Amino acid sequence: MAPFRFLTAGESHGTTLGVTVEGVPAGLALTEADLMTDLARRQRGYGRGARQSIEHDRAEIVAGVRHGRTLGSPILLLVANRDAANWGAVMQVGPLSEADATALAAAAKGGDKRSMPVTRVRPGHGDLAGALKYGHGDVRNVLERASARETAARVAAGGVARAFLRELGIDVWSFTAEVGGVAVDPARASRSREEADASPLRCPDPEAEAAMIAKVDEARDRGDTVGGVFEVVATGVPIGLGSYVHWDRRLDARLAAAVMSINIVKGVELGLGFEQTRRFGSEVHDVIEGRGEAGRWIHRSNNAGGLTAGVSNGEPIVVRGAVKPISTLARPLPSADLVTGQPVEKAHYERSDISVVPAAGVVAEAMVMLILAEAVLEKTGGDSMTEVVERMTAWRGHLAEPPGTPNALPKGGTAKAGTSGDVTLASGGDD
Ligand code: EPS
Repeated sequence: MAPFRFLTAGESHGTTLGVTVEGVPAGLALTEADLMTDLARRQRGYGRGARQSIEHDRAEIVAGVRHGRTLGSPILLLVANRDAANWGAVMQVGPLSEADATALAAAAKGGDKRSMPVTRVRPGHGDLAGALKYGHGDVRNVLERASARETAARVAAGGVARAFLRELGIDVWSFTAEVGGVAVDPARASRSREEADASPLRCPDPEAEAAMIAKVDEARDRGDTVGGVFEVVATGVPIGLGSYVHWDRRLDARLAAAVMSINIVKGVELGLGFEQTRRFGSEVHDVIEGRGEAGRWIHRSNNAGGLTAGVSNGEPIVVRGAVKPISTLARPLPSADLVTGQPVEKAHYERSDISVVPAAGVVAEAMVMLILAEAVLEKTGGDSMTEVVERMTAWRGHLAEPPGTPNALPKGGTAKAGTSGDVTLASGGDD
């Protein structure tokens, strides 16, 4: 069973989002405060909509943790939707009484948009295909779950992975690399990580950010939306996570799938990505300089983005995601009605965002961390943090020596319990 497996539940305007995270080792220090920072970072960013001023996302830990430490049992996190209070009977879980149904119909008749069934499908959203797939006559049944609101639950789960990876010296961050065609210039990227994180678009290049902000303003003025690119960087990842032996064990493929699964992402690149196709091999491949200290193999560049043949190579892992412009437009595109099948002048409009690139980057961090946590546990095994940390330390030590060094076995060829050799052996096990 895959460790750090997680499943979310919840509708955008329902009362609560939930996520269960399974396979987290016991003994990891974890509090609600650990999950707060990333949830708040996901809510920020120039171009976010009015919903974010209603929500103050906070994950409540309701299972799997006792006295501030994980138990090894499933962790259940709940994130309340404060906005649910404004949706009442529209999102009610129980069957509508006759009185409720009459009141809802009357509100719709009186012009209350929230109470009306949604049938004018939005180009670019899940509305049409989702409604036809599940047989819904009201697109609200689709958009409530297809909404990127669900990503708050993913970020809560990602916070658990962050706490786990921190214990192993692995750190994951992201920044906004592009908005509306305006890209960061690495030579001008003068902001520190903290400064970039606090900036309106979470961007390290102040000059590019000013032009990006102008793009967001232009989109807003036009009743339009705008996309971009985020970049996630993971440092401290040891050599040897993932594998080349099967397609579904390749870490590059798993990271790409995880980032592609984010609601708004339409493309993923690793390292130099598509740019590699425009260069000669000699201009792309990272020259290997040799083994440095503590088992660190040094590459002259990192165009591979820390992944070769689906295995981490010790360099920072670099994943970029292409964020499409949000499909809910204040000046809607023409579309068609789900029920009549006839063209309509304007697709449905519901309050939305202009641009979400900084938020999408935070969600991508969560997805990358959850995959890395899974890959670490595949490598180390272990039911408790003590076991995981011991085995990771042993693995890192192993990397500092030539491969094939028979240090894994104590003299005599058998492993004895309690020896450091035993610890090293265990790291190669399949528990
Ligand atoms: C989001 C909450 C949503 C949207 C957005 C993301 O809130 P509401 O629909 O109430 O305005 O702002 O969702 C979408 C972009 C979408 O397509 O559904 C959030 O918390 O991230």
